Amino acid sequence: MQLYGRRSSINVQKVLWCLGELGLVQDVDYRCIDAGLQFGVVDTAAYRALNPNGLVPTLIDGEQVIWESNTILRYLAKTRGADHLLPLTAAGCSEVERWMDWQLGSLWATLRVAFLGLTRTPEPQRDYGAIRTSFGESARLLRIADEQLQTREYLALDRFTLADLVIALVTHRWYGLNDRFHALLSAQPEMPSLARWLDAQRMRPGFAVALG
Ligand SMILES: N[C@@H](CCC(=O)N[C@@H](CS)C(=O)NCC(=O)O)C(=O)O
Repeated sequence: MQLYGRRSSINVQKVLWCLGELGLVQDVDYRCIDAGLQFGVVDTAAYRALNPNGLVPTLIDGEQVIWESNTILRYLAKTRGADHLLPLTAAGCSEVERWMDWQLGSLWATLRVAFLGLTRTPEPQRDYGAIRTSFGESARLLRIADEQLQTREYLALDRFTLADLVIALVTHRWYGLNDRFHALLSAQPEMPSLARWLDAQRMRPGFAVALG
């Protein structure tokens, strides 16, 4: 397999973590090709033929080209028989997929404004109103996960699944911003269950593959 994408991208990190969870090894089972931002590649005609969005990640597995990070995760789990990560039953699958959809459509869509504003936008051009709204609103969403985790070890099922993987990466980013820019952001209530759960996910070997 070939994975296109820069390692600083949260959506590429998801795929790297999943490959790690599956026991697949870089340069043995898959090859990484830097693409996006400073690496370019994504604007070439050859890349656009693979992924017309010009975004990363894109995974190539033989003849199959897959883009959209969560679709790549589902593809990997299904093709590698990893139903521990994504159950085969419609009911079990829905428990995991709702958090995956929530991650892309709600949580990351909300936090992305603060993340891009604080880490990619030069200070004079930052819209602090939008940044603080994004950060506070993403904290409100994370409190939903915190509440869920008050009585359980994992988000969706009684074991680690793709739901934990994708939400952990956004949560890791949220705490990263909170620590680094706390003087600029409004203080948020503690989320002890979420913090405990995140610490546990950070210990997984796949997390080091993604963020190492
Ligand atoms: N919904 C897409 C979003 C992909 C996306 O926005 N990727 C960003 C990086 S996180 C990107 O390619 N940015 C442009 C670049 O890196 O050049 C997915 O989940 O794969």
